[in-house]
Amino acid sequence: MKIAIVCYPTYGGSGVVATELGISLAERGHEVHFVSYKQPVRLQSLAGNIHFHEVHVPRYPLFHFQPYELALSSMLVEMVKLHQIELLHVHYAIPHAYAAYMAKQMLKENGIDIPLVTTLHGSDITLVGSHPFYKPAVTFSINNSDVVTAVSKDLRSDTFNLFDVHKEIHVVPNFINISRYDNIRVNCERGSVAAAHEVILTHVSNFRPVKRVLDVVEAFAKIRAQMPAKLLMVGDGPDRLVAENRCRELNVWEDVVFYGKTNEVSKILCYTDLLLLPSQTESFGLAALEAMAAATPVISTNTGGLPEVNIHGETGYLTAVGDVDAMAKHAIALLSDKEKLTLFKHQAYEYACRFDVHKIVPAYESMYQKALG
Ligand code: GMT
Repeated sequence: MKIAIVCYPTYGGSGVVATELGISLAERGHEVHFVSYKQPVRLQSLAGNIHFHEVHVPRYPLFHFQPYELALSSMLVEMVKLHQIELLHVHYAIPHAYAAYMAKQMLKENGIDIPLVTTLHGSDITLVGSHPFYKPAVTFSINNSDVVTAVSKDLRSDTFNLFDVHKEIHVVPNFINISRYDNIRVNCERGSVAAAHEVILTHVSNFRPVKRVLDVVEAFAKIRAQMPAKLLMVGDGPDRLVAENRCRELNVWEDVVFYGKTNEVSKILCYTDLLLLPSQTESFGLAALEAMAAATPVISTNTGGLPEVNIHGETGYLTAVGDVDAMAKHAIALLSDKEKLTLFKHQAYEYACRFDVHKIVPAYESMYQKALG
């Protein structure tokens, strides 16, 4: 099948999932055309049946805001005609579903009926999409997609609660390629970041307010007071500076490394004993799944779709949003009990295997059949 995947090109979860999906679809024999304003970061090479099309928005002094949706929908129309694309799969409702719907309508005038699959990722529904400025357009785009998927059961119910949606929403969870993590702990140069007696905690996010990075630092300071420990902060975003300052105030600065945006996440996870994810809300929590695939247990909040990924008392622990004491308490108990930590590492990996790419991508293929049907 010839599929166009529209996504954000950034390090954020939706772009990563869309990119990995496209790569896997190409491996399964499909022709995949990525469409975005930049080549997705996870898309390292453009092989035979993987293509990338950059959406360019020409600047004009009259425009205070660049009309990206317009450029995207026009480009989709051209691409579908030129490459005989058979299906549009858009990731993140805003503005992708809206632009793709417009493209679909324009193509109808050319006698082409292109199916549209929309995947909802989280913040497009819970944080941004439900704002009155966007809500009517998001509701319309969901109701007028041919097939709609959400990355967790929780996101599906949030969508029904927040929008007047009368469309069926299928849950297709996020996934990881488990084989890439299989030998991750072999030749792991842990000594380069911590001494043998130190435990290593890691946080991975885009450092937006929803990630509550200050809770990571507060919890770490409590853990650090009880045992020698290092904290690895991976990613970048608006709250990075306040997090760095809080590390200085709490006197843990020397034990924290801020990596910024890096492609070395799996290398960092190979050192890691525990991932901290204190998000305010999280429709899925891809960072938690990636950690678990690397056999790293997770201490996360119990919000959104996180309980569907991180199983309390098995793959890590769930705590209430903002309860840094509970996070620290669970972390200290687990890190002090080597036997339990080993068991949790094993269980985290085993649970992550349920979300392997080979199990989930066929579910997307059957969504495509449904949309075509
Ligand atoms: O977490 C973010 O702020 C980025 C955002 C995105 O769209 O890239 O992540 C959302 O989609 C991810 C992939 O499906 C999910 O794993 C994240 O949980 C979700 N974020 C939120 O719901 C806040």
